[in-house]
Amino acid sequence: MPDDGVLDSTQHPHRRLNALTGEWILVSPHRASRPWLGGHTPLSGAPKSDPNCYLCPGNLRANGERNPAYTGTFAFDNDFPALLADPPAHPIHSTTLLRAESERGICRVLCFSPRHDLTLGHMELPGIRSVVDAWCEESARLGALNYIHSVQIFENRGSIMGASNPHPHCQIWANQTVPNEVAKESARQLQYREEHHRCLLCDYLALETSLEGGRERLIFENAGFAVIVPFWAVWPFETLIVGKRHVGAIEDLTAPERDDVADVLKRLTARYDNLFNAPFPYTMGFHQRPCDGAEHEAWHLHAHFYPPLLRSATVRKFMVGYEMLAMPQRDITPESAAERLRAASEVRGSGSAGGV
Ligand code: H2U
Ligand code: ZN
Repeated sequence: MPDDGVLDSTQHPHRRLNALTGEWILVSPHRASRPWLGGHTPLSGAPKSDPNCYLCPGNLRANGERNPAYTGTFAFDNDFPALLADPPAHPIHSTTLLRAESERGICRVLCFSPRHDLTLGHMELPGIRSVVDAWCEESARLGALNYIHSVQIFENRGSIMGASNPHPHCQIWANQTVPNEVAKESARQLQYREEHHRCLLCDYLALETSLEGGRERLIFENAGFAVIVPFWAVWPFETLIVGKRHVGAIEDLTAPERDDVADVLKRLTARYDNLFNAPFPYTMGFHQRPCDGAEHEAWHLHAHFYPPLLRSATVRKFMVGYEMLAMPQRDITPESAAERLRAASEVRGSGSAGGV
């Protein structure tokens, strides 16, 4: 490692500020070459329909209900909801050190397609667009309930990210209170707006897509959205999808913008799958303004992809040890991850293999 007294972000450990959350992350580019004898992630294939799948059309769910013979998207109330619409109303005894409050909410499951074997990215564009429309409908309907103040749409893809079933689906949790990550982003966006009289993500997008900025973290863009490996990315191939128009909620997207979301999802997931020539696991989700009646003008809708893979289809990044006890840390730089995702093909079946 050369040491001429100048910090080289491709070689030297340094920390970066996540402008959206206000938290610092540690970047250790020199660690990527260390030997690995750890666990390997199994890959899986799936049939077109599975009689034992609780999400396939016509099949029984755990609560004894039978799914309809749906042909597009299908949403239902989660049979094992993490939140209840009407928990007991009387307050829980709380003290300064032992504090608890009741929390109301609704948990939904949304199937993307009747096909058990597809992934979001393998669906045709009109099908993906229907998923975007279903997200908008669910968000608008749940957000209009007077006791719901935040709607979180998220997909866990792959068993290593906790998906319980390969059938393409996502979850939607609607809360009475604003969850931690959304609250942090709310505070930071509000602070930026108060200090600069502009939107944090509008400014960030302008920076990352401008020629003067070098576009080194930009992967691709379409008319409505840009896909970036954020400067402060924690996961090796983390991406941020930012809309070019300042919109706070997913349901406020226009028809062409919804098509653009579908286009981004198809192209980005193809690049991910081609990166290591394997189905790329991830957690993804949309962050949108709370729906508590306030305007939240500082809020800029965006989506995060948090994929765990690091070096190959079977070697993942673990957020353990230092990450759990101190702060997030990454091994390859966001810029080199962006370079590799830019080089990955958007054509399915034409992977650009290789480990880090
Ligand atoms: P995940 O794969 O991200 O865990 O989502 C699947 C959800 O489906 C999960 O939250 C629910 C689980 O509670 N589920 C039902 O609602 N009904 C069932 O019959 C089984 C699973
Ligand atoms: Zn299924």
